[in-house]
Amino acid sequence: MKQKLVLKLVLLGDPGVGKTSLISQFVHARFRHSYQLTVGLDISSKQVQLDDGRTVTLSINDIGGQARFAAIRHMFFKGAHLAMFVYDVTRAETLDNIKDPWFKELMEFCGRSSKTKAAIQTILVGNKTDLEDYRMIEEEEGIQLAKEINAKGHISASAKENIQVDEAFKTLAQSFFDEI
Ligand code: G3D
Ligand code: MG
Repeated sequence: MKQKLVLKLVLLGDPGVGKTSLISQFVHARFRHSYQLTVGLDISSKQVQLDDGRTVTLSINDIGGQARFAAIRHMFFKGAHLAMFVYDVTRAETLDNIKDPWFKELMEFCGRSSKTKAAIQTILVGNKTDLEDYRMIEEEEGIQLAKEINAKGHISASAKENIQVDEAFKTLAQSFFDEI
């Protein structure tokens, strides 16, 4: 019997950076204009085909507004294989917050604590590139931070215009296999 490989993916980043919008675009090919605060934990799944023809299922976890409760974050991170850090290119503080608290906390829960498990693979996404006139963060800064946190890469995306959204999820899924 052929086994289905399911990878758990978590999205991290400040409220309003576009995490839910990226998921909505990737999973449902849709962008919602009305702001909906994610309540609780929202899990959606989508199959992706990698370049080598391999298919994996991503279980995509969106933590939403409850991110301030430590106990919930703990459950959220548990067992994650992949993490996507998201910042908003029009708000400088959202990039600063990637390192601390988001990266720092992910490492506390999912660092190389277990000898048997591979470290979690990560990618950094700068979202809302369609808002070019309001851009506060140059792409170079994002690329630099991605290196500092040892992410697989940096992607400039727009959930609204569907630019580089599939690319971000696929690159992250692919990175799981680069490690094994
Ligand atoms: P979050 O899940 O990280 O909290 P959301 O963020 O996905 O809920 O998005 C927050 C707001 O940013 C929403 O606007 C959403 O429409 C907008 N947004 C998300 N991605 C993009 C993008 O790529 N470009 C632009 N221009 N806007 C984006 P509202 O106005 O509903 O608050
Ligand atoms: Mg959300």
